[in-house]
Amino acid sequence: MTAAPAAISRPLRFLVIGAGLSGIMSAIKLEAAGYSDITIYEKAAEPGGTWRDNRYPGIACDIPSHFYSYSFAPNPDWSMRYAPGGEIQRYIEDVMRRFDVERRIRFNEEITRCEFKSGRWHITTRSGHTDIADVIIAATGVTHHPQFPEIPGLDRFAGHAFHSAQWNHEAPLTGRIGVIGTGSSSVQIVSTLLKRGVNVTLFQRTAQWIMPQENVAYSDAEKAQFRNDPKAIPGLRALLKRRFTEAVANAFVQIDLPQYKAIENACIQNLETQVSDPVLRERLRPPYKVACKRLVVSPDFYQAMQQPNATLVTERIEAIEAAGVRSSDGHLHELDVLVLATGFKTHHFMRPIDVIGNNGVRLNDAWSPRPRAYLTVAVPQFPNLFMLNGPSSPVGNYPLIEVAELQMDYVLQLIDRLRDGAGELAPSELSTSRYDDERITASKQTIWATGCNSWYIDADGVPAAWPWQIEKFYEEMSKPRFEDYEIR
Ligand code: NA7
Repeated sequence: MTAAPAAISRPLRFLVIGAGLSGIMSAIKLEAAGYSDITIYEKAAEPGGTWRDNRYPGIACDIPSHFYSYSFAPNPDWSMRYAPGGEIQRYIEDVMRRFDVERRIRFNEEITRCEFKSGRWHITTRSGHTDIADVIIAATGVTHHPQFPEIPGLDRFAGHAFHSAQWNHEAPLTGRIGVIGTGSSSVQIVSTLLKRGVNVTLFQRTAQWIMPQENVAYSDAEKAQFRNDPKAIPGLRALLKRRFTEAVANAFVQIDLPQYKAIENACIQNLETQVSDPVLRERLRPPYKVACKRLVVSPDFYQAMQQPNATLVTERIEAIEAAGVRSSDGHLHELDVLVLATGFKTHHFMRPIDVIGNNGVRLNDAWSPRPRAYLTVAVPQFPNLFMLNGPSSPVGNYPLIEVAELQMDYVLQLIDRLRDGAGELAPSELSTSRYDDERITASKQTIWATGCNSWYIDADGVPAAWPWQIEKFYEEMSKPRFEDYEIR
């Protein structure tokens, strides 16, 4: 970080919620901006957020690692184009130590309540600890709260049953493994276990389009170049950013672009050419447009599903019994281990923390029936509280680490106003409503609104991801429109 510390005129105390990728980054950027009174509250014993929690077999990031890194902490040692999850977790821990963030983190301390009183935030943790801060940065993650399926009998299963984000490493993977769900987590788990020769039964409620994507290891010579040539990583990041923007992120919000057609064709061709049995091919064919659900990336899922140790069940799950899963055709699929790769409650954001803003307004009420934020970062009536990867962030196959950095750079400009003497800063109701109305209108033109269910869809049935071209997000985040805020 090279930003020169600003001259501080009003001392501000910061409280960051969560020591994942975004929370750690926010503390680093706050310090680079000249602030030093920063505490990160982390409910778990370790940092890393989603990368700490998700340790299932085959976990990897589906965004190239040189783009899925902090802009200020390039890593020449990424082993693969798409690094495994464990390597990302080590990277986060390494950055935390290198930038001396660890001393700021209170681990095992879960914030349960935040109340804005007399111009400051008063927080309480589950252990009863209390603290006061001027500004809260909520870096609470997106894929964080596991979504458990409501299937009768789940508690009666006699073997090991667990969510993909809570992998039970004691569970032996030698017997019959069932996996419920067909999202990115499931596809990585299933492909990995099948390749290891494990017997896997995949319970598919809805098929997924699969984007074929090879993962290649970086050679020692490439890593040496990344280390020694100061232009190598910035050059690659610029290339990846351009490619992601043009070929992926923008294609999903403007589906008449040829780039969307290219993705669509690649997925259809993958299914047509890689699955030889026509019956299996039709069972694996999704009944919706490519990328309506978040695009799943895999080099080998179809090949794995054609191995003799793979079983695909497309009948509805009727119930779970002690011995396994009963499908609607009456068949009992006997299992030793049951993995619930059933996704996350992605619309929770800061909740279940009880957040109380001005005039006693509770965030849970302000966000009923669905979360709403001005430009993804702030909520009317909740002054001096800023979110990273908050509602309507660009989560459609764009790196959340980059999104969070852009948001933090924007938030730092808002914080400048507080430093310079303002007591409270929150977006106006009017600007938030206008933003959200425009966002909803634009959302209806995106690929995510073309007729499928996904974790993007909110309680009103509207996709909740940034619906415009990604350049507009960069532009909006570059400079706040202060006239949209109430500042006093
Ligand atoms: P996802 O992508 O939300 O996938 C969850 C899967 O679980 C999906 O296939 C669901 O089927 C399925 N599901 C959920 N509940 C049930 C029940 N009750 N019965 C059967 N199947 C069910 O979660 P992931 O963890 O794979 O990925 C989340 C994100 O993390 C991913 O997009 C990356 O950004 C990282 P459905 O499609 O709803 O029919």
